[in-house]
Amino acid sequence: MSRIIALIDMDCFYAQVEQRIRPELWGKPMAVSQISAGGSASIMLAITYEARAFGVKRGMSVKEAKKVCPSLEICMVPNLPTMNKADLSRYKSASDEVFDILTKQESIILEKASVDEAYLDITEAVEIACNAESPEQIIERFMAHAAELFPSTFIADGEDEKLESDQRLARIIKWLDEDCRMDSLQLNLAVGAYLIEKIRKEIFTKTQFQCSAGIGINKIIAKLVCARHKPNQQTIIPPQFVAKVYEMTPINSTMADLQMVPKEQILHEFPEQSIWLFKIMQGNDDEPIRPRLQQKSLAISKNFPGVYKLRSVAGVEKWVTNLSAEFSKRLYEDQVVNQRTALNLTISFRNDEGFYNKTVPLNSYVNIGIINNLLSFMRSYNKAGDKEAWHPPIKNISMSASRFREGVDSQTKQITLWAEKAIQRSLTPDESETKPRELNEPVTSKCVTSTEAKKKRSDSFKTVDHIPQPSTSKQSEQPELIQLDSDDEIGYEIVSSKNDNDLKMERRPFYYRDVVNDEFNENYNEIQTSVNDSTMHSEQNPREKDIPLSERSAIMSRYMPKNLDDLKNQEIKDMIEQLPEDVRQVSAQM
Ligand code: TTP
Repeated sequence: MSRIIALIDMDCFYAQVEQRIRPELWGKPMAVSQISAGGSASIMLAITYEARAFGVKRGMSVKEAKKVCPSLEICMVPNLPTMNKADLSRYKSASDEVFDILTKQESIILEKASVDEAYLDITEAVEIACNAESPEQIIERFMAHAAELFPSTFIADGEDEKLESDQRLARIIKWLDEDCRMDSLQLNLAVGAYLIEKIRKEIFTKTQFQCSAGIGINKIIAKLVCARHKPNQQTIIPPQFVAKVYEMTPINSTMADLQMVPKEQILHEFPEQSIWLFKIMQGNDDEPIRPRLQQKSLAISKNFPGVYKLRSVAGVEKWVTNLSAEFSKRLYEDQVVNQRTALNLTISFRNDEGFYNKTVPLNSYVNIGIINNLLSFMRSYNKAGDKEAWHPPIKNISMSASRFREGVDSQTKQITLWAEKAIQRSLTPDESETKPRELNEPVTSKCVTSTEAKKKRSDSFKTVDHIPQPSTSKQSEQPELIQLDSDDEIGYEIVSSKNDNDLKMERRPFYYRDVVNDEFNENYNEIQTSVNDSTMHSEQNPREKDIPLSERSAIMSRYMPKNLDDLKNQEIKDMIEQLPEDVRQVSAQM
């Protein structure tokens, strides 16, 4: 049986998220805008279809948008109070709601394509539905109840965009009666469209969000027609119309251009994607839907626009340190939740002269390694004569990890377990579930270099004693262990509630964190093109967010060593020997 693939794409997603918060905005011309760091400019990110009718477009400034649509309502993407960064958590949890519904669908394979887009291989679900009734029964039923069963379906045949709404239904009935009776593949597409109508309805009922869909025999074709009838509609593309629809769609010109390029050049430029590209150029795509809720890469990025450009060595070092620490923390979290290890690190930065990046093997998640790598790369482009200055000034710093292998090493297992145990001990179950640290709470973060850490080796573990205890009245003033790692050396980070305006990193204890994908908005386009085969748009595994304590323990226990003898690495054993007595006891009980 030929595969039946659907692409579901949420309509003006961020805008719907804001409209749900402020229901008076439903049906109004409105847009979601993001203010740039420093508040100097604000551009449109998500625009409702009512506003699009006035000509409001993504990327327009508030002024431009208001000019074409004076009644435009604008909602701003919130900022993290302690950082000059967008707080995308509300959009990510809205996305999780949608993906929760999708993952619960039976007999489908789900591939998350972005924060608001998913491919569904519904072949098996269609097969099951087809086995329950004869083809004639299905066709009769579909034709008799077409208005109810296919309330928003179009058949892409090249003429569909001109149809009035009463003609739409007549076209479906004709297709069912003629094509679906003759050809089981077309019937399967009809059944697929019926299932997708149901899933979209369920998404709407449970979340209030509308979405659109494309249904075809492969991913490319589903993608090709997904936006053909938007919003809140879906399009089937029967194989006999593929060529015609291709012809009339802008992607065709891309494909036509590609066909002009010698195959050797494609092979050279896109070695990994070349087979796929050759097939697509022939209108042929048999790429399977890969069950995936995880992102293929993990990235962090920070823009420094205008007056915020980094012009001093101290400024660059401070931000590289801050971002590396945050990135390192996210890598560890990813390792624990997804049980995988990234092998490649791409470090990049932009200055007034250009964009520079390089990919290196990611030998360790210890943030000092990341810092050193990035700093030495950046230093080679610093042309300032003065020792303290940086020129050309830095506009962006990014780090991205990719090429994940399954599993984690024993060092990490041991260390994460130790930290997890320590944190668990420090929190009562109730508090751990309900009272993570307030997001707004002022925090400072301090990274200790490996050399300093060496000196403080014995002291470092004593930080465990300072993990806030629920019973301690002064708990918020105590430093708190966030990360501990070993790579022959012990590095640690402490977080206190002391005010320090220079360091504005938001911190939470292990596994408690808000999902912030800064690169998404700040570098959306740039990162999408600069990172190979990335699903940057989607970024966050929904499982990463607010994992309850019980589930975290279950995740940890799946791969933690049963006892210390399981650890082969002598260095780890030595390290544990250095632990203070009470901590060693915790480790020994594991
Ligand atoms: P899209 O799916 O590209 O667009 P959309 O959902 O707003 O509208 P459409 O109905 O045409 O699908 O992006 C999903 C969300 O991602 C979007 O609502 C806002 C956000 N986004 C950015 O923040 N920056 C960007 O550059 C893009 C393209 C999207």
